[in-house]
Amino acid sequence: MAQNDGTESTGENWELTKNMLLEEEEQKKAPKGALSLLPSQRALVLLYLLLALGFVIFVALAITNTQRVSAVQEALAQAQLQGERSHTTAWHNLSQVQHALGTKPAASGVGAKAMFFFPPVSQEMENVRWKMAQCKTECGKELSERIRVLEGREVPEQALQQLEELQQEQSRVETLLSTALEELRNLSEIICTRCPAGWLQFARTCYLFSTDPKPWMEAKASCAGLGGQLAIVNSKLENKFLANYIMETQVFWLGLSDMHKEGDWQWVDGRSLSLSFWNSGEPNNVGQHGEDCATVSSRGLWNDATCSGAEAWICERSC
Ligand SMILES: [Ca+2]
Ligand SMILES: [Ca+2]
Ligand SMILES: [Ca+2]
Repeated sequence: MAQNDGTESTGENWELTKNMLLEEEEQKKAPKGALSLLPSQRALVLLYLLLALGFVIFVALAITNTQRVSAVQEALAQAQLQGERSHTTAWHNLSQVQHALGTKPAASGVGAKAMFFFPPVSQEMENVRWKMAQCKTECGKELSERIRVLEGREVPEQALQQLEELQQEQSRVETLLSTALEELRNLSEIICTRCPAGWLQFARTCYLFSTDPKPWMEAKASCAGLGGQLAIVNSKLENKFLANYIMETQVFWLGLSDMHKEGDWQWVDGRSLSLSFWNSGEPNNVGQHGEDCATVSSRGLWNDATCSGAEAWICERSC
């Protein structure tokens, strides 16, 4: 029995050794590589491959997004720069006007200095106004176009916020330009641009202080020949302006008379007298032929005088 058991055991061992040798042979014959790996090893390799692929995709997306954000930021920077330029241009132009006028735009009115401007400054103002109007149109259009392009892109939240700020800045620039243009418009209404050489300017009126004395009727005709009329005083300020240009001993004819009806003073444009600056005791209509024509003195006081007397005269015409 014991011999039989020993024979069976030797047979099993031989069988086992044969199987192991066959398995070893098969392993040697099998191709090298992934297929030669065990299932658990294959899964691990596959996982590594997936991770590597994911990393590559992540890097590619990151590069693309970085380029896109860079493009948006560059465009934003340009738009921002444009906005700043518009802002600077507006203030620069406004400063030019302020410098020329010696006034501040925030002031309620224009200072006295602004009342006495001559053509070169007025011409400069026209140029500035043109430039500002041009900037308002061109700068605003360009900025709007850039913003419109940026809005069409997919941009990150930070860029969107910058866009919103940029739009607010554009709005502020436009408001500033509009205010500046309105201010210029107001000033243009005050500042005359077309006074002929030798004429002085007050508000939107040109004045000529004649140097050749004439009777009132001749002075009236000469003035009409120059495209104007003898001065009509419409305000206390205008009367003061006229007086400022009259020498101490001089008087000038005004466009005022009562030759048609004694005591009924009328301006040369047919309007009745409503505001007057008669000297004390005037009008007194003294003399044989009376006094029917008015003069103004260096103190801004009026007197009725004989119309046939030769006096210097003030002619006025609108700009
Ligand atoms: Ca007048
Ligand atoms: Ca009279
Ligand atoms: Ca008199």
